[in-house]
Formats: sequence, C-alpha cells, structure tokens
Amino acid sequence: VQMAGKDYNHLFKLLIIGDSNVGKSSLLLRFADQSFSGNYITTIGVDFKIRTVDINGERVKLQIWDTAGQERFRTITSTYYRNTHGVIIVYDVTKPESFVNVKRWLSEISQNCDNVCKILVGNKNEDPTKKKVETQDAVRFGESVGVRVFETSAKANINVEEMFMAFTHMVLNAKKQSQSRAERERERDDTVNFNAKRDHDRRKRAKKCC
Ligand SMILES: Nc1nc2c(ncn2[C@@H]2O[C@H](COP(=O)(O)OP(=O)(O)O)[C@@H](O)[C@H]2O)c(=O)[nH]1
Ligand SMILES: [Mg+2]
Repeated sequence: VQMAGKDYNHLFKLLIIGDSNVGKSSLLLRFADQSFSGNYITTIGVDFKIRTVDINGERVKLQIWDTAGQERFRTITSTYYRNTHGVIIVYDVTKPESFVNVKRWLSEISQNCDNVCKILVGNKNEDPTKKKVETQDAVRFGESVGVRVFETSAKANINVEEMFMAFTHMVLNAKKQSQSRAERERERDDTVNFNAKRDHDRRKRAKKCC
C-alpha cells in the first residue's frame, strides 16, 4: 500500500438536494451501493458515499453528499455547499409541487456557490399513469435556466447510472475548461512580464552605451 499515492485522478464533491421524499437517498443508494430500499432512508449519521468511476481512462472519485433530512426545513446549511463541484437537484415526477420548488433550490444554490455544475432530475419515473410533470415542461424549464434534465427511477433502476455518469462528464469538462482558461491567463501574464522585462533591459542597455 502506497501511503502517499492517490487512487484517483480527480476528486469531486457532489451534492443531492431537493424536497423531502423525492428519492434523493434512494438515487444515491442505487448509484453508490447498487441497491434500493422500499423504506424511507434515514441518512442521519451518514454524510456521504463514495464511488470511483472511469471517464476516458481517468479515475474520477465522487464524494456524493446526501442531506440528513434538513431539506424539510426548506434550507440547507451553507457548510453543505462548501467546495462543491456539482449539485443534483431532484424532484418527483408524480409530485408537481416538488417540481415547482426546484426554483427555490436553484436560488439557494446561487446564493451559496458560484459557478457550480447543476443537473435537474425527475425521479420516480417508472409509471406513466402516475406521472404529473411532463417531460417537455421539465425540459423547457431546464433550457430556460441552462440546466440539463434527466428522468430516472431509483426503484426500477432506470437511467440512474446514465444520469450520474453524464453529470460526472459535465463536472470533469467544467474542471478541464477552467484549467485551460487559467493556463491561457498564466501564459498571457508571462508574456506581459517577459515583454516588460525585455523593454526594461533594453532601456538599461541603451543608457549604458550612450
Ligand atoms: N415509486 C418510486 N418510489 C421511490 C423511488 N425512489 C424512491 N422512492 C421511495 O420514495 C420514498 C422516499 O425516498 P427517499 O430516498 O428516502 O427520499 P429523500 O427524502 O428524497 O431522500 C421511499 O419510500 C422510497 O422507497 C422511485 O424511483 N420510484
Ligand atoms: Mg433522504
């Protein structure tokens, strides 16, 4: 065992938020433990789950935080949002109210994070007769706020893996984009510094010989 070695190339903190009972903990359990429980899952005492996935040959370690039921009070402490790379906002396709509340969650996110990746997830999408939030309404709303929409069922194991993997790709791409932006800025600064030094040296030399 190499104590100093990392077992991953990237580490991301993700957060799952949304109204109570929409299936946040169930989605996490499905993705991280490949299981489902028919009961309400109490997450008291459990902060997060880990799963490492492979994206184009790179190991991406996901630390996925679940709320411990405090979403019932409509707000989550700002410490939850600290150092977060991505937020998964979940609603229940059979509960329109949970979809309406997505707006509140989005504004809470923008109050607590700048420039975080987001994805909107309509869960409990396994029974068309119970569906009340139409896909096209969710997609239209998603487009208006610039957030991609996925519909899943943690219970029937539909689209859960795909959603988490697509989101991991998005978060990784965002990291790479901001890295190359920082790189370009550094290069530009170096060029500016180099030119300034060269001009300074030239002036010095010019003074010496005249
Ligand atoms: N029908 C259906 N029920 C689900 C699904 N996901 C979760 N549930 C159930 O919804 C209830 C709340 O789930 P939970 O994961 O605790 O919700 P949370 O409060 O958002 O964390 C539980 O009874 C789950 O078994 C789903 O995809 N379909
Ligand atoms: Mg929960």
